[in-house]
Amino acid sequence: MDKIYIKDFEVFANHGVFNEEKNLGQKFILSMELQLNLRKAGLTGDLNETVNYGELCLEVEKQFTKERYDLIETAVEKVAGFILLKYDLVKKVKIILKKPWAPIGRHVEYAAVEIERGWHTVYVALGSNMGDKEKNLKDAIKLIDNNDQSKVTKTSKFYITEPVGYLDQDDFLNCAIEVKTILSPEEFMTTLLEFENTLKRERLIHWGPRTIDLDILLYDDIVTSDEYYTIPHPRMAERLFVIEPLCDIAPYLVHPLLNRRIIDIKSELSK
Ligand code: PH2
Ligand code: MG
Ligand code: MG
Repeated sequence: MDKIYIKDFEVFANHGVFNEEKNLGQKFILSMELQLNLRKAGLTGDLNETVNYGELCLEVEKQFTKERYDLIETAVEKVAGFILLKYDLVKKVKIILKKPWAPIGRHVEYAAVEIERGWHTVYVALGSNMGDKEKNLKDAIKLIDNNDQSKVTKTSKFYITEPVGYLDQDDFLNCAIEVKTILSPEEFMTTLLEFENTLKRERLIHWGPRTIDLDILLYDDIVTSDEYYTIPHPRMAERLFVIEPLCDIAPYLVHPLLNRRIIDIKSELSK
């Protein structure tokens, strides 16, 4: 991916654990690496197709000096979030924040932190078989979309499906969505659990009736071995109620473990 570099941008601000640092302020140095596609701007010469690095520096300075944080970790995290939310074209950002006058009673050239943050693509399966099922799915989609950190970018059709697993329960309404998020997999998972609680999910019977079930299917092309969050979803490829909606919005997506396209998994399953 193409990059814009801003190296050693100096900003005077008041971050620090000590009161003296908050009162007096000191010099901070920001280096930023923005990942975005520069091809269009390169061909057309149109500033709207890229990020105006001069404006970005002034905006970052405003943001960076608005509040006082104890930690450079917090200060740099705020800058990364700010850039990703304000500049749609930026897919990823790497930032190094240096503090050359860090008051540690000894000489150092600087103390610094470096982070990389970006937008991720997640596919989520939704299911409901209690109450107003359609409203439950729509409410869940709204909750996921209605915050800065995540945006719903595609929604499949809604499918009425027979229960799989525990059979003595009402039919489900299922769908799948594509989400762009700046949250990590763990954070995104926790957010989904909170939304399930908001929508009054009660966990009574395993695989039993639920007002709403929100499952991460895929997160970029990561493969985890964590039992708290297993990605890709371990049973997604066996379930038509997951694969069919997913195929609406991402037919040519490749499952990173099976190395097969969703559309091919679907035609296998429907046989
Ligand atoms: N979810 C389950 C178990 N069985 N069956 C259908 N048709 N749809 C679901 O969403 C579903 C299910 C556990 O999450
Ligand atoms: Mg489930
Ligand atoms: Mg679940």
